[in-house]
Amino acid sequence: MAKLVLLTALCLVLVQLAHTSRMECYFTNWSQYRPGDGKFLPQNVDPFLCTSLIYAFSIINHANELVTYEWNDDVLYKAFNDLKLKNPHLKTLLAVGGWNFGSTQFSIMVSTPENRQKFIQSSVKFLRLHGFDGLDLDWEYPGARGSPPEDKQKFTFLCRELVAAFVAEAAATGKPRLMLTAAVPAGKGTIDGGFEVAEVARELDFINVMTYDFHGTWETFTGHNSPLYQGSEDSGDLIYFNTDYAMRYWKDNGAPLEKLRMGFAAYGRTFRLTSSNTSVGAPSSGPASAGPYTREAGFWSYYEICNFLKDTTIQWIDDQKVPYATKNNEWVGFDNKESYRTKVNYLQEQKFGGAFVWALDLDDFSGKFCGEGSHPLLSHLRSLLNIELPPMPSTTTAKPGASTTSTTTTTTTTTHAPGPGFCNGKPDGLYAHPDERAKFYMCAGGTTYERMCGTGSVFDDSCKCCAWP
Ligand SMILES: *[C@@H]1O[C@H](CO)[C@@H](O)[C@H](O)[C@H]1NC(C)=O
Ligand SMILES: CC(=O)N[C@H]1CO[C@H](CO)[C@@H](O)[C@@H]1O
Repeated sequence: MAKLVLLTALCLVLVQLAHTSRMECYFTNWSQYRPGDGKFLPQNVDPFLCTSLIYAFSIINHANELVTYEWNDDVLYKAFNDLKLKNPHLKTLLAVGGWNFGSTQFSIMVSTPENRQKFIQSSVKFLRLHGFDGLDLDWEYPGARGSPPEDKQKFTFLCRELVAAFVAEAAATGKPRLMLTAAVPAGKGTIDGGFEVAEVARELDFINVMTYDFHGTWETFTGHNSPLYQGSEDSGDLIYFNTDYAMRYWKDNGAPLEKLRMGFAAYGRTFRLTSSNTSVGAPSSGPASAGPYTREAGFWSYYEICNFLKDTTIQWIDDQKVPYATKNNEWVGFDNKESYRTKVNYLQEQKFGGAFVWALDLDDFSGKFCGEGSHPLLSHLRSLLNIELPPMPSTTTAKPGASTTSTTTTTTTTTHAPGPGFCNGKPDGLYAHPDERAKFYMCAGGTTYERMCGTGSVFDDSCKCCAWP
C-alpha cells in the first residue's frame, strides 16, 4: 500500500518536474500583531498562491522536543492546515528555529544520539497531531561563532536520522512520508562552517537558500538587500554577497538543481545617508525610520515601500539588476516586479527547481497600498514560474493532514527508478544490515539506501533507530 502511494507519488513528481517549478511561501507567527491593515492571519492566506506554505516558527524546548512558541500557535496551526481543505494539492510545513531562536538549543539537541531521537520522535508526533506534511529546519546556523565545530557533521546526522524516522513512520502507518526541508544561509563562510552540502542535500526534499539580507543597516554604507549579481564596486569578501554566487555555490558543492529554491524577498532594507551621495556604497549610519506596520529598524515591507515611492523615483542598479529608491536622507534597496522577472529568468536559465518567498505578509496582500491588486509580487512570481492552478477539488470533504495522493512525499527516491539491491521487492522501511551493526538499509520505492548510525551507536531493529549498544 505504502509502496503504491510512493509509486504514484513518483509518477506525479516526475510529471510535475517536467512542466513547472515550485513556489514555497513562509507565513510568520508575528504578523498577527501588526496594526490595522498590516495584521495578517492564516485566514488571509490565499491557498492557491503557493505550492507549499511554511509556518515560521516553532521552537525546541529544554527537553529537546519540538513545541509551539506563541500562546495561540495551536489555533493558528489549525487555521493554517485547514487551508488544505480548500486546496488539497497544497503542502504545509512547520519551520523550527529562526534568527531570534538562535543556535544554542539546536547545538544541545544534536549533541547526542539520545537528544536527537527525543527531538525526532517528538517531531513526528507533533507534525502528525497538527496535520503538517513536513518539517523545515531553520537552524541559524550550525557551526555559528562560539558553537561546537562538530555541529556541521551533527547537522548531517540529524537530517539522516529524521528521514529514516519519517520513512519508518510512513511504512508503519501507510501515510505519505513527512517531508524534510531546510532554510540555509547564502554567505560562503557560513555555508563552509556549517554544512556538508552534498550529504545534507541527499536527505532534504528541498533547500531554501536565503538569498537576501546580503546588505543592511549593520554596515556603514548603502547596499542592496538581495542583489542578483556582484556589483562592480564589490571587492574582498563582498564578491560573495549576491544571489548568483550563493546559488552556484550550493550547486557546485553537490546540491541537486531540482532541490534548490532561490529566495525572493518581499521586503527591503533601509539606510540613513550621511552625505549628499545617494548611490550604492554611499556612506550611511543606521536605519531609516521604522515602517509604521512592521515597526522594525532597517526593514520595510513591500507595501510600506509603496508608500515611500509615492513621491520619489525608482533607480535601477544596472550591474546587480535590482532597484533602490531614496528620499530625505533615507535609502532603501528592495525588489519589485521587474527584479522578480529578471531573477526568474536567471532561475530558469540555471534550471533551479523553484523559488521561495519571505514572506506572505510582507507583500501588499490586501492590495490596499500599492494599487497593483492583491499580492502583486507573489502573484507575479507565480505566473512567471508558470505554476498552473491545480484543478479545483471535486469534493470539499478532504481532511487536513490526511491527503490521499501526495505529490511531494519523496526525496532522493523521486530521482531513482526502483532498482536491484537489498530493497528489491521489500516494503518501504528500515532494515538491519546483515553484517555490520552500525549500518542499516533504508528502502523507499524499491531503491536501496545504505546508511550509517552516528559514531558509537548501532542499529536497533526493535525501534528502527540507532541506539547505544
Ligand atoms: C558616492 O559613493 C560611491 C561609493 O563609494 C562613489 O563611487 C561615488 O564616487 C560617490 N559619488 C559622489 C558624487 O561623491
Ligand atoms: C511575536 C513573535 O515575535 N513571535 C515569535 C515567533 O516565533 C519565534 C521563534 O523563532 C519567536 O522568536 C518569535 O518571537
